[in-house]
Amino acid sequence: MKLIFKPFFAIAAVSLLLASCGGPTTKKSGNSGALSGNAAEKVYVAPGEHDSHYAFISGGFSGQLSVYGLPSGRLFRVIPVFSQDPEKGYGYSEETKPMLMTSHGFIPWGDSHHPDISQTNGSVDGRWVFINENNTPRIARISLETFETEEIIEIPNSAGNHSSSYVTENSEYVVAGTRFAVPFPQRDMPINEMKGNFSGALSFLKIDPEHGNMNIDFQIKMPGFNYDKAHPGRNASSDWFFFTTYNTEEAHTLMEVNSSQNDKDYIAAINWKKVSEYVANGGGEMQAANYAHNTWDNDAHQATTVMEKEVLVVNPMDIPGAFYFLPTAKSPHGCDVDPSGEYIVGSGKLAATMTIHSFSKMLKAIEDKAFDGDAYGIPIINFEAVSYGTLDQPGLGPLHTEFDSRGNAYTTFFISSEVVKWNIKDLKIIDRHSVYYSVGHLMIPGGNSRTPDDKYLVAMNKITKDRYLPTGPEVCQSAQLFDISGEKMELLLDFPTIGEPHYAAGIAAEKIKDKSAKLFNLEDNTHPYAAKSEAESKVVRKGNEVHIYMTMIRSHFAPDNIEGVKVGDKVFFHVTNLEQDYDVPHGISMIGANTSELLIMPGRTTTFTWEPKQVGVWPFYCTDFCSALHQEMQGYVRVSPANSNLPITYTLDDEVPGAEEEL
Ligand code: K7E
Ligand code: CUA
Repeated sequence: MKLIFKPFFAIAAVSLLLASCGGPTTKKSGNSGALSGNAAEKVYVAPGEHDSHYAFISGGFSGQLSVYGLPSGRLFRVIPVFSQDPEKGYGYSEETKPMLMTSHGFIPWGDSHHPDISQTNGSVDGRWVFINENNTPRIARISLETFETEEIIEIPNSAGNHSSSYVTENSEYVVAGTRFAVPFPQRDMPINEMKGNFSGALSFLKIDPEHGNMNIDFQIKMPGFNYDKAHPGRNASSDWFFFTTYNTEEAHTLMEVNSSQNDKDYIAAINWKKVSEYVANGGGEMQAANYAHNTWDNDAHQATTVMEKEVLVVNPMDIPGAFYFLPTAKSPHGCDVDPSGEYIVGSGKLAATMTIHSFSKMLKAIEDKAFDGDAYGIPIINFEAVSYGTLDQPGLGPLHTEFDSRGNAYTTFFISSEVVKWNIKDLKIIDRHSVYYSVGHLMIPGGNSRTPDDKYLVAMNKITKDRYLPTGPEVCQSAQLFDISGEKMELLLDFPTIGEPHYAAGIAAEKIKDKSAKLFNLEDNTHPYAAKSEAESKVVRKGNEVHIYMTMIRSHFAPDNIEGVKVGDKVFFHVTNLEQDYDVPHGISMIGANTSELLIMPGRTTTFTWEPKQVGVWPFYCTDFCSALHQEMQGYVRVSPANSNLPITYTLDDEVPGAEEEL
């Protein structure tokens, strides 16, 4: 049976052409480098040794964030963020379900794009990593002590939360921008009246310096363009934030044609310090809103959802001198600022040139009022007055740029499938290297901070075709690791990624590894259903709810025999892992439970529910091979008919658990 339609072949052929053009001319002898002994040595991390860097790579449509080691490319962990993860029970356990609540209800999936690590004095500090969800606009904060998602906040008045999540130099703010212009606030109106009536929300979330908690300090109600990507200023420009826009035409249909009419769109330059001062002094207007704010409590081992009801909205017209538009080659995608803060790079994915703006020229132009009119009252700075220069024909389809500390920029070209290294001052191309294929983002550890780490570059590719063993119609997406310590880029390694890798954040391992959590203190556990010793374990019936306060320790559950449960009951397994040892989780699964199994870290309490449908004696067991007696870590629940009068009883070794201690 044929599974593929003909038209698909036609499309595939065209995209193959696009994906491979430029290939032969840009191919270097170095491409076989991955096979050379030298490259192998550079990525070899001997058994028992550690990688030098962490890489946090977004999972795109998987909704998650994966943790890799560099240079080995080894996958350490997938951190569940916006999607349920049965491996860890995330989004299935009663405690984690609130993390996925939104104003649209419980959403088990998300589209994660841009991770960014918190910064102190313009350097990545390894405290938290933030990542945006594009589809149902949200920003998450992940702890780099526990490697768990600690907070998710929904972004109101937005749609396609794409120009997100980027952190200012001292983690004052994490910023989120809407990709789609939408009615602000949402309302029922004709689509073809979009022009002038939709808005683009840019949201500034304040970060608590001690605990990292986020709240929306203000939302800027910008003209109804599409805000695609963003970058905070650095160093000299650190008071500013830059956003690429497209569809300044404000078209609403056949966008591939209608939103590409203007020769230039803009980079929006926003003095966030000024706006921040304005709102601190009482500026802005509170408007009704409805968005979920989900917070994880590490002591209660539980998430809670608060529905926030208002947001502070700022109108750009009320803060003169804080908003400008910089004309930029057609439909730019990437928006990147170099470590000095002077150069603002807009990658016009449809244009033959890349636009590089100068921050100092921008300040001068503002002073001189070198404007070419305005857009909805926001001054448009004259192109010549702000442009530092253009990079002509550097490649096809420029998307994203990252920087090293030596004045070099590295740009990805989606269509010509290459990474191009160029000097940011003289705009000369230094090197180019093919990637396989259709590269999106690239990442240099610290490469969007003041202090890039000049050793590695990771290119993240959309298509791999024949690079790996085939695995059916879908082949893995992949990353490619380069050594950038020399003049020429050297390809070291291909490694597959989980989901589609849009952007990544990298950091030296020593900034994180020593403070990584080893367990949760049982003493600090305030979970209302915790049993902190076997003596505290019990089973309590409340109507048709049965609450089991269960403990786990190598290698048994307490209690491990439970009777008196009936068909029609809703059974809550509240399970506490009593271990106080590093790396000793236990799991628990119950036959017929249609939530997930749980994997429970030492000192933590977690809950799953089970609604038995059939009478019988049903076993549960530990899912994580925890000791030589792991296979013995099991128990039984007796389920009687719905009309049974059997009382609840529970035992361990045929005694009530802890009975001996009580005597
Ligand atoms: Cu270019 Cu979402 Cu940053 Cu992907 S985006 S490539
Ligand atoms: Cu506990 Cu296996």
